[in-house]
Amino acid sequence: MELQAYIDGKWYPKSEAKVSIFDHGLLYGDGVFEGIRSYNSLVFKLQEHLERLYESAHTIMLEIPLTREEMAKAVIRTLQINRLSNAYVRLVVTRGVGDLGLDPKKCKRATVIIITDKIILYPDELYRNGLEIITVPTVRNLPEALNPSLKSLNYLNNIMAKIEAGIAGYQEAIMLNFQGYVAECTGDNIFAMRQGTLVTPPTYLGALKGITRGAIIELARKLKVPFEERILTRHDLFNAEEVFLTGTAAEVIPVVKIDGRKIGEGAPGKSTLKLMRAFHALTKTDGVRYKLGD
Ligand code: PXG
Repeated sequence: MELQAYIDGKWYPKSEAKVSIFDHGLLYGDGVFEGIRSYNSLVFKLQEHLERLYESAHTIMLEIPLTREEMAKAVIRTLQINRLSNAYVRLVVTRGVGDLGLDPKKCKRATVIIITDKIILYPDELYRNGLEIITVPTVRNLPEALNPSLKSLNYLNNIMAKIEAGIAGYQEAIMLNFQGYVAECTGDNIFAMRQGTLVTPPTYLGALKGITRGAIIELARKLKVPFEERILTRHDLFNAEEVFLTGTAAEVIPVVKIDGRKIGEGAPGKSTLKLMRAFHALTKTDGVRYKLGD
């Protein structure tokens, strides 16, 4: 059966799931989105993802025409219709159909899209041996201009950084903020172990408040790993014992080289491995469970 996607209350086969060319999500990147995972019929941290979606929508004054409960039900129904137990869920809410001007008042109703699909996993080898990444010239959006904590459909800032990483032959890039402090990666948050303390930049420096980031902070507390939100420079990263990235798609992925500098021993560190294991255990318990029937 062809994949079924939800648009505004109905499900359509992938080949027929279409939105208007006048949708302001397309014309202006005017909208918000979420990337969610389900693990063995458990939607991981669904409430946290919905909270972030509704908060982002509130900030851009976009009214989502569904309650959080209705949205949660629509997500689960979409997974059930597609009979997916381990999946990636992309939730998109756009300003809706308007005219060619950017005035959002012309858009009468938000467009709600839910796509679920099989998850594309990173190669196993990256988790065993760690990732090599670089810093790129494009700096992260200024929070006072477009706050990176807002998960909007305007991803060009990150896409530019991704392109720059790709040109240099790398898959992921560290983005600095306008002051030169470490902000985050193009689709992941960043953590470092510095003198036995787990450190990540505060989100006000220009990072998304990642759900995986939040889960790692929660696990560090539980495992009694000292933790601090602190400003990080590239120098701090180069001289860290361990570095890893967190994100819904990547989960927890070790970093072993940054801008040519070896991190620690140049292999995934023991705290990283401990947190990776704890994270995998958490994905089995923390979320909203659903049934697939027979
Ligand atoms: N920073 C940015 C800029 C992101 O876009 C994260 C950090 C990690 O946040 P979460 O909440 O996922 O821990 C993200 C999330 C994709 C994809 O398809 C990207 C994300 C999430 C899921 C899929 O590229 N980015």
